[in-house]
Amino acid sequence: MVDNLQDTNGKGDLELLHSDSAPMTADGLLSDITHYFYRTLGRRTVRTRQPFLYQALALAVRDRLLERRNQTRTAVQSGRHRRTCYLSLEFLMGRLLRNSLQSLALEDEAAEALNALGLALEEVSEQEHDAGLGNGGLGRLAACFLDSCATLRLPVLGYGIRYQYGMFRQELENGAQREAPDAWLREGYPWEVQRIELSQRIRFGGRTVVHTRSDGTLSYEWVDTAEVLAVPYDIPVPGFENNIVNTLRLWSAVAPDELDLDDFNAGGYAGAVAAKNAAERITMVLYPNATTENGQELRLQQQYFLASASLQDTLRRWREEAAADMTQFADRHCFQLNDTHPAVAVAELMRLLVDDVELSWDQAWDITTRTMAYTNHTLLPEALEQWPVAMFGRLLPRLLDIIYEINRRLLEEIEQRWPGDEARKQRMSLISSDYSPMLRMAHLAIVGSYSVNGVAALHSELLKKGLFKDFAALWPEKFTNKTNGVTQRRWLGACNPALAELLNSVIGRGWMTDLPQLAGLKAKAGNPAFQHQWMEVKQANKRRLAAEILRRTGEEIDPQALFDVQVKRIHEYKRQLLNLLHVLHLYDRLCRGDGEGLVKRVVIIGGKAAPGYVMAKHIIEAIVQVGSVINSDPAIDERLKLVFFPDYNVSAMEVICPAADLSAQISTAGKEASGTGNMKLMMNGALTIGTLDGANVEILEAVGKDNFFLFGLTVEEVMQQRGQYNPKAIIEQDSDLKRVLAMLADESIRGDKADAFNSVIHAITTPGDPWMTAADFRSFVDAQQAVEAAYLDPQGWAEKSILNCASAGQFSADRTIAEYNRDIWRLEPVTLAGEGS
Ligand code: 26V
Repeated sequence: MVDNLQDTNGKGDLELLHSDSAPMTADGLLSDITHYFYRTLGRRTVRTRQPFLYQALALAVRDRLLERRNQTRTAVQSGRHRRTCYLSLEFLMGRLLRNSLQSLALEDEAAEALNALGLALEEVSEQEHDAGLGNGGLGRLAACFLDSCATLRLPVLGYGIRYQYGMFRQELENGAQREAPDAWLREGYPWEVQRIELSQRIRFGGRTVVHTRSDGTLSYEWVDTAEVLAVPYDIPVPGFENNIVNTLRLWSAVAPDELDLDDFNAGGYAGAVAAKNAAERITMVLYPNATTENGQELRLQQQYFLASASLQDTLRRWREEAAADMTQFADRHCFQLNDTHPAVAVAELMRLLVDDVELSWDQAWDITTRTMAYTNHTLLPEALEQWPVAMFGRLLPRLLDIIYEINRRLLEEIEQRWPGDEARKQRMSLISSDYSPMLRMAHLAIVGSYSVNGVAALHSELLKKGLFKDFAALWPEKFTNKTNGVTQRRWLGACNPALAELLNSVIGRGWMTDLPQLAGLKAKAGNPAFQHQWMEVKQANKRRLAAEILRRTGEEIDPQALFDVQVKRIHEYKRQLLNLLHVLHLYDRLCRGDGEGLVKRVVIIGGKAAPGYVMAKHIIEAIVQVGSVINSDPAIDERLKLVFFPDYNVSAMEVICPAADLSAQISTAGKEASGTGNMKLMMNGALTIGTLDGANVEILEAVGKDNFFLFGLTVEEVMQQRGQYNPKAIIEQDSDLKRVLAMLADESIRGDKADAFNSVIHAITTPGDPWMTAADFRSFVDAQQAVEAAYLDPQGWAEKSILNCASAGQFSADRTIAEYNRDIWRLEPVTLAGEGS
């Protein structure tokens, strides 16, 4: 089996060469599954509700991935490829088994192998826990990007954190959210490989000492620090049917052993354990994005831990590959910062280059500003990261020195360009001039990067006109747009196999790697026979979702009803409340006998509230409560239901998006940076009811206004209303809305949830309501009325549904990544040995 040992680097490191590759057949898989089940896992009896057979299969699949990952690495190294490191505090990967099998074209073989054991692949796949290492859109985007990078053969390495606990599980207790820990690693995680030999030391605290070198220059030493070890775990990231396998490297914090030993010798057992705990706390849990979690010291530790470990890892590899020749480093690397979360990397790279590599400030700054690139994901000012300078200085004193120096030079540049403009300097400074000064991470990211992008056309424009106006005036060439996308391999191919099959029969399977080919469906959109097949698939997917809802909630829903879906994090700006007002309005009509011609409808709302976000939790309580009233009211004869889908996550979306008829994307204009759920739902044939916000603007443009239900204030109108917005007057003039508000106050509806309903009423009626829910009520109701009319024409609806899917071509993450690569990364696709170029 072992062919030979080959000298790799003249240092005595020998590479173990392997000639046989793992067989890509059902028999080959079966024999490996059996091996892992009996030998590695030490199990004998196959029990369906246990994870061991899934684990055995995953290990067998992993073998085939690792083989290809080694070949990919060899090709990247020998091709001297420029690489991108995608730095993100979140990677919301979901399940990996189906995705890996799909990429390796092993789905049929795996199904056959399991059949031989009397098991179904669907059943076995269910044993996998989601890797929920993200909050929502931003984290899932990172996961979709990795899929597209590997599929486009680009050498991109994901760097993130291996949280012991990912996104909490959401349970409902008496109609309210309760958080349960997500112990996703409890049964072991078969996809990862620990790389202990690549561990890095991360330092915190201490102080800076300045020395004078013999030539008179200054050098800086960071002393008296506490240390934590960063241990990497690699997860393979396969491209679609191309044998490329990239890596997601996740860092885990552990206490360095020798610290423990010292303390043990001194008899300080408790102290040693405490130090170990403090170190390991760093990667214990994913932070949910909520205002209350802002400014937490542990979160800053996570950010620096990721940035430092990833940069040190990159420099280590560069030393090995390029023997420390720093002149080529910037040509060969790019660091893409996923929001400001890893933006401390700007200062950390400067530290490593100046203090450790001993480059001059100018050389180091040249490298930094030729490698860093920053993506912004939010326009909400309260979501922009700032750290108290005092805390930052305590935790990372040497980095604060560096940030002050970056700021000094920035302010100098502003003075050159706009002499005497002190107000502008204050606005642009990295440090706010508050009573207790704050470090503005977005400013650090912009100054340190050669590229700054937003995530949808509207969002990128608003960044330049608003939040980052001053920086856009100074460096207009830095700013670009990269509209988000999603991977069609997971969000259509894998989650909607029946539709994929139908697409293949009509337009072939090229859309799997070239989504614009979906446009080939347009010719068929008006064809009644095809419409019939299309709606049959939708119907089957709706039955599957109905079964899942029954399982999760006990609620029976009619698959014939219109499925009106809003799934996303619960946040005021996303306006689940507007949805709730509409549901109450429909209920009101049914109760008043004004339901003539109303379409039977199931409104499905899912999403998690940040644990400290009281209003978001009240919104969930109100939804669940209204649902329980409506769903149990015999008087309306099940013509309307409201379901709260508990514990919404990646795997849930895989069941939900194929089954949706209507996709609610109803944020206040100017607040949703992009949205990506909107794309997944569109791709699966849902029609959108939406505001002119985020990527909705581009969805509308792509599908045309006849196939999209547009409503609501525009960004300009929202801005005009600022300061004079008066919801009470709107409510007074709209009898429907007035009745709905009365319902919210009515005991027969609010039950024992007075607190939640009072907050809801307050939010909608408060004069300063930044989300302007009441303002958009009437136009939302009208647009929903248009939905009803359209749904009553089944053929017309089918045509619109087909056209939505057919117009989704541009919302592939493949297109997004191709743009990142063309404009920012400039990487060459990898060619594997023996493939020829
Ligand atoms: C962060 C926070 C933190 C504290 C206050 C409340 C709050 C609210 C929102 C956020 C969002 C953080 C960034 C984020 O997740 N952005 C999402 O990124 C997606 C991918 O680009 C995009 O589709 C979503 O529109 C955007 O909200």
